[in-house]
Amino acid sequence: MTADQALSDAPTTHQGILDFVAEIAAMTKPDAVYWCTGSDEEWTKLTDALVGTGTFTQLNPSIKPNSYYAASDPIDVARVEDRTYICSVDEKDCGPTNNWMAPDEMKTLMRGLYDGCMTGRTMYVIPFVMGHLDAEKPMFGIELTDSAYVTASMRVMARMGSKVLDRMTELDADFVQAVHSVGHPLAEGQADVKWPCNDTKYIVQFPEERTIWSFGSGYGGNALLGKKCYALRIASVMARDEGWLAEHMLILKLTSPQGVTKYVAAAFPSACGKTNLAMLQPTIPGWKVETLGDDIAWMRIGEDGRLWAVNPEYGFFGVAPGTNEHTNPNAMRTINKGNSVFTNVALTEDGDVWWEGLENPPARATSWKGEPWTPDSEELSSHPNSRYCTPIKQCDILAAEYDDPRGVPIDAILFGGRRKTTVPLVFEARDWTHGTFLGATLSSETTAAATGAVGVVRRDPMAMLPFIGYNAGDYFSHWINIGKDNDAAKLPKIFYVNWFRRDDEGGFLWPGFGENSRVLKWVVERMDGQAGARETPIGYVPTPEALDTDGLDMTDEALHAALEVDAEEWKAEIPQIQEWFEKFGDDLPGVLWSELDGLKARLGV
Ligand code: GTP
Ligand code: SPV
Ligand code: MN
Repeated sequence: MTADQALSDAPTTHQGILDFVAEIAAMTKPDAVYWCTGSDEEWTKLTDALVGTGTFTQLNPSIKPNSYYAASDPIDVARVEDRTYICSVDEKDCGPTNNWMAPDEMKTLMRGLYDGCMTGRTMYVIPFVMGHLDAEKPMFGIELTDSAYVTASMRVMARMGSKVLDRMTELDADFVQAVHSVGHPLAEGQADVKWPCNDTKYIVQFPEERTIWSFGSGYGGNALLGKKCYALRIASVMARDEGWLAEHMLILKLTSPQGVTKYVAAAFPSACGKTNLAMLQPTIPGWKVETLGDDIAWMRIGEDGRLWAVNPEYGFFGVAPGTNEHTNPNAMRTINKGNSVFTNVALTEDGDVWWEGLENPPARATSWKGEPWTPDSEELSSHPNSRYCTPIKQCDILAAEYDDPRGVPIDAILFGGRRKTTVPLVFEARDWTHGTFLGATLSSETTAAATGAVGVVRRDPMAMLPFIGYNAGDYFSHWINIGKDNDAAKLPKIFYVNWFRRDDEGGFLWPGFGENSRVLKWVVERMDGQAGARETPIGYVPTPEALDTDGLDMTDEALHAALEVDAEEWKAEIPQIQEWFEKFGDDLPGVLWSELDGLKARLGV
């Protein structure tokens, strides 16, 4: 495709955008180039086309209006961390936690894959902005993709379309260049498949160039490039350079019965409870939660010295299994309004969706693999990483501040993971540096959100292991410096939580979900100096009396077990932390070694 052909309909005079589109079209050779406007008519055209190719099945409009079902190729169900690269110019800048290849070498390799890869397809040009269009510095991107599924999903997940492109043109703005292809060209007359993808996958970030190249997958985190690739991997590099933080965190607003408001951000690894906590319905009377974000927070120090957070996204890309009227009624209300895409769940005979953990299992359904399914089936109806994709504006408890480009001042940061043992329900860090130590050593059992083994304990610093776009040792220094360069009294207090500790029979000790409001209450009362705690070697743990247990269906024994700090279990963590820290050599800030020494001393080892 010549530049003239590629740009014949271009609704912009922004030379950088025109050059980008022309260059990628020349390489990938699509049959057509389409500039997205983000309009309702466009959505209808896209979804009709997706129904036409069999990618989408429209759900029953009287149950879920304007909503669609998709089932992926079974080889394309999750993020592919082993195929994800940070191609910094200098290998040292990617650090020991990322895959690396020299940028030139990677580009040569990928140009080979991209050559003609959009043949027989349309290349969609998606102008988008992460965060607010009227932010002080709007964070623009252009995603070029040959997937209508990705284009439709991007419309839910990010602010996109003509308004964004016009603003980019007006400002002659810088933007992140994001290229995506499913890697499945169509020869003349060749029929498409329901879920085009490729056995070969690459998810590549070029941090210095603020560029993303993705190939071979249509799955969310691999393909909706505004999300993990831009808003975390590329943005974390921008944040390092500019002195802010791009984090894998939910943001919520908590109001007490007395009307006191606090803002809480929380970093949990993938499939460890962010979306559920973000939309929590408190079980304790008088307390209210409102949602600001469920996955990503961009945070900067404001003029008042406080840490202000915005959610750069526009939708929820939530784990379906386990979501129901009890665990997450607010998510259910959000998706029931329609305008949503469901991927890799089960399709029922009445044209609705179902997944493990949802109420009222259907007598018969079609599984995500396209097979007949009944409640007696041995196989799961839905992939454990099946997802709903739904507009954030449909959330009844969305906080009004969501629309404020300044964001909200964060009072507390929670780190948390999925640990069967060792880690108590909640504890408070001693100070910012100790909190950074807790984040840097965060550990969690792996989940189905990424391909590979599930249930293996790994270190997942700040829940950012797969998302730090540079050397994680430098990332820890960046966190330490935020504490050093600012007034500690104004920074958020740091806590650590674990909803997933188990009893001897393997059951969860803590009921979780709405009951997590009791933990939030302790956190805010702790900050106001009202809640009791005992000092332990790992930090301040609530005394059982300090936690509001009114009406909680839990034995004293179980509560003690959930709050227990077992010195022997923690001693067993020490060599693991030591080994983790050694990976970073001289790049690990010395104060983190001092924190480890402090922990050892308090444990008496
Ligand atoms: P990503 O979207 O992958 O980043 O995941 P997430 O961190 O948003 O996790 P999400 O809230 O979707 O929860 C993941 C799984 O954990 C779901 O199956 C939930 O039902 C389950 N879960 C969430 N909160 C709790 C809890 O408090 N207790 C227990 N036992 N399970 C929980
Ligand atoms: C995660 O894996 O952390 C997700 C889903 O939130 S994805 O967008 O695929 O990254
Ligand atoms: Mn989530």
